[in-house]
Amino acid sequence: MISSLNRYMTEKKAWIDSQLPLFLQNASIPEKLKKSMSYSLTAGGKRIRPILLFAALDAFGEDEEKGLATAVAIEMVHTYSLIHDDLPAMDNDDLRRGKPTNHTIFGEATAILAGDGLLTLAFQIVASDSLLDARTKIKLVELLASAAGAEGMVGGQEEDLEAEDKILTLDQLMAVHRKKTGRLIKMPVEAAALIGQATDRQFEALSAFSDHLGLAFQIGDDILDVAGNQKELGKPVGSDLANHKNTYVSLLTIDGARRELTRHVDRAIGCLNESGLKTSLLASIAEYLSYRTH
Ligand code: GRG
Repeated sequence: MISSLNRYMTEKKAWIDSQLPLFLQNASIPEKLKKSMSYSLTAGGKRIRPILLFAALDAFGEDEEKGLATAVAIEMVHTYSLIHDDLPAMDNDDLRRGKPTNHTIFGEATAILAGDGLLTLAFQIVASDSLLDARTKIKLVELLASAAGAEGMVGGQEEDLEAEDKILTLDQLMAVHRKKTGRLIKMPVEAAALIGQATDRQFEALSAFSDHLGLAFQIGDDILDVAGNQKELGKPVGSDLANHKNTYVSLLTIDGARRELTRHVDRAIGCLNESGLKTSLLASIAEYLSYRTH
């Protein structure tokens, strides 16, 4: 199973990697701004959000072409969040995905605009998708805005900033991570459920699955910051500890964080089993992502 999973993930990553520049190329954007947007968009992330969307579409037997524009849009929103997160006013990081961060190459002002440009282009791409009907597109726009915006990722980032130098309870930490990281992991799975015309029961099952997966993904990230390998990660390890961040590891110890991770993965898989859909691919990807090494 591992080798067919690896093949699937490699193939889908290559596909999205080849499509992302095309969506940027076709837009009329000032040259330096386009270079800056393209630099981060093509800097080689794992593309897990698009891969989750394709795998969730597979559960409905839907053609993955139908999810391409939405997957590109989600990856653009994710890339914008990374550019802004690395800025001097936020984490002030010099390295992302093993490469210099956007603002260190293009300057702070252009990096801010590149993030803004990617965020807004994402919505343009969903709205102009010719493969989906208007009703589905409106629902996708609403879902993406809610996941990425002030009630989702942006709100979670603000809560994370406000939590600096405070010690959160586990429930508070979970609430921050559900928004900051979780919503954008949940979004591609829920998007696939919309495109695949899920029943209410199927939607609820996939939504609960991706909620646990989002938390498992963040716990995995916290563990990697302590136990990961800098070369494999493409960024320094130990930064959470150095920045006195609240993490699952700081609250639960590394063994406790690992137990919590396993609990969420098990519950995620349990939700899939309740969906009545063909979800073995999605289950393998969830396990792979949760126990990843980078
Ligand atoms: C600045 C609006 C704004 C939001 C920032 C998501 C986020 C909120 C910041 C990113 C910093 C971070 C490490 C968040 C935890 C989520 C996470 C593990 C992001 C990295 O996602 P991956 O592993 O990255 O999918 P790649 O490089 O593979 O695309």
